[in-house]
Amino acid sequence: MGELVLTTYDWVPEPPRGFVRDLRVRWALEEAGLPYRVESTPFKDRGPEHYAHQPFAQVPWLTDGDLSIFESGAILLHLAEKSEKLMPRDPKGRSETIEWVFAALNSTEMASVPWSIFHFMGQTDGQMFGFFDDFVRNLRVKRMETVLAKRDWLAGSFSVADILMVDVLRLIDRFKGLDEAPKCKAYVERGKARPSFKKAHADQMAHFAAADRLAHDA
Ligand SMILES: N[C@@H](CCC(=O)N[C@@H](CS)C(=O)NCC(=O)O)C(=O)O
Repeated sequence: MGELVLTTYDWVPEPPRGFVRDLRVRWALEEAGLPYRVESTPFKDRGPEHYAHQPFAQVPWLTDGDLSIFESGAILLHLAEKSEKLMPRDPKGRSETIEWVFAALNSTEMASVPWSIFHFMGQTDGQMFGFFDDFVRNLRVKRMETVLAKRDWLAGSFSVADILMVDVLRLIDRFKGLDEAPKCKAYVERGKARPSFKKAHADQMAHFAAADRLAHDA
């Protein structure tokens, strides 16, 4: 195995702190107990080196020796191959993990991202917001409420699917989208109570706070 290096921005404004997607990768690495290092790429000046690793100049990406991987879902599936703590090894558990990874990213986050952008911009009174609000609350959160009534974790035991789904629901919760969904809320709290999440969250906050201090001292 090569050295694992996670890259995130050197700085981001306050609002997304605690929600930048490097947190998902930190969480998985902490959960699996894999050694890693964190590097920074400029937020404000995104150059060819950044595009070479992430074609949309986003974060995160992970290098594993000579391999460079972007997309948080792909990174988590890569890490899941390294540790049973991130994906059960039996065929059913493995298949369920993979399907819920896609459900988190492609069915749930697909709707929650535009919904949260309306919230970040303070534009929650228009018709388009109403469309996404109905979609998120009634077609996704309500369905997850039924799923989570029957299980603590999506693939039986905790897996990368839970890292992704908790993180997606956590942003919905930030804007009160889980207020009528006690099972989803309890699931998010279960995820956030894990020591690996707490460390990942604290490390991300410290990373961006250090950038503030450097800018202040310069
Ligand atoms: N689908 C990508 C999304 C990555 C993404 O949206 N990253 C955000 C940070 S959480 C970003 O880089 N935003 C800045 C931008 O899009 O310019 C993934 O899951 O890795």
